[in-house]
Amino acid sequence: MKEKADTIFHAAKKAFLEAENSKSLYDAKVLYMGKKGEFSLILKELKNLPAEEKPKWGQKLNEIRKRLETLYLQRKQELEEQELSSQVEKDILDLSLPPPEHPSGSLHPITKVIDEIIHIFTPLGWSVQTGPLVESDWYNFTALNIPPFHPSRDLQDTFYVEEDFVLRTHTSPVQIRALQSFSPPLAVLAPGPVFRHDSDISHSPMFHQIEGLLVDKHVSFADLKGTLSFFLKKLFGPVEMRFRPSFFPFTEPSAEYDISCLFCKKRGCPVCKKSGWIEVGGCGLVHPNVFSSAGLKGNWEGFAFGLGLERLAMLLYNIPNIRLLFENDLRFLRQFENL
Ligand code: 2NM
Repeated sequence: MKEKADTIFHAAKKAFLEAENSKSLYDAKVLYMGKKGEFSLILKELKNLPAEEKPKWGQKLNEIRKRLETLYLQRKQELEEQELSSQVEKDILDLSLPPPEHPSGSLHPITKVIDEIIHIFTPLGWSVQTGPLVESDWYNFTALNIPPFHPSRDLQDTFYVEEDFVLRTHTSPVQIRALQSFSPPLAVLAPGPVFRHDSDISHSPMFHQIEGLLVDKHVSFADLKGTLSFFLKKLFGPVEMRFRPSFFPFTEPSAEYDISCLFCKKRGCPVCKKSGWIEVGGCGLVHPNVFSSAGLKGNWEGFAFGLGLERLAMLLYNIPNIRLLFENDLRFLRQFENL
């Protein structure tokens, strides 16, 4: 009896201590202490003992059971603590970690200059129009008083999509559409991409322009000068402005306009090629043929101006190379996030 009881006690104790988790500990408990477990079997043997020995062995076995129960509970607590702490370690919530990122793109520098220019003109009552990038020959050239064999229609300069359709070479077709859709007085800005057969270090086949057209009664070159002077000072700060006579089929008279060099204040530097002036764009009073193409009747007058936005962005943001504006390198674009 004693040997059996000791064997069971030691085997159970060993099984409890070696249990690696609550599940195997519980299995060990069932095996040794369950209703059909080894300990129950030996309890049943009590009745086979002589009567005088029963109380002694009953007490003894009871003690062993109590000790095993204590051992079981200790091991159970130990294992549960281990399991809890390894679970906590797995599911760790680290409040010092940085929050998840919410990347928010930024505006392209060309979009930024377009926005800046729009914000200068809208308080003066100007509106903004856009139009198709593929235009008919008529909207892109004919309506603008550009004759059939004008060099700008050349395959060398213009991307032809079909015989009579081109990628627009300027945003002026938007102005023709505006003249057809609205009646004067009107003042319309037309920003957007334009296309010319041109690709080298300083030219891209796709670039951006903004044009302005104002139509009213009694519009003079003085109105054009006043408007451009207001605009250029808002955009560049205190600069001088000058006009040089020029020629465009859609304006008469026509001029190109410059600002005093932002970098050398007219002393001469590499940016202005020692001239002291920086060319900005072209302008003029709208040619009467343009009005009649668009079907406008009455004695209206107007001025128009245009400028390229890549060079403007380069001047305003100190961008050394036009290609940076088209490569969409995030290292470049991110510099405009907070500008
Ligand atoms: C320029 C220069 C001069 C211009 C003319 C027109 C229109 F449609 F009204 F005739 N829009 N834009 C114009 C005039 C554009 O860009 C260098």
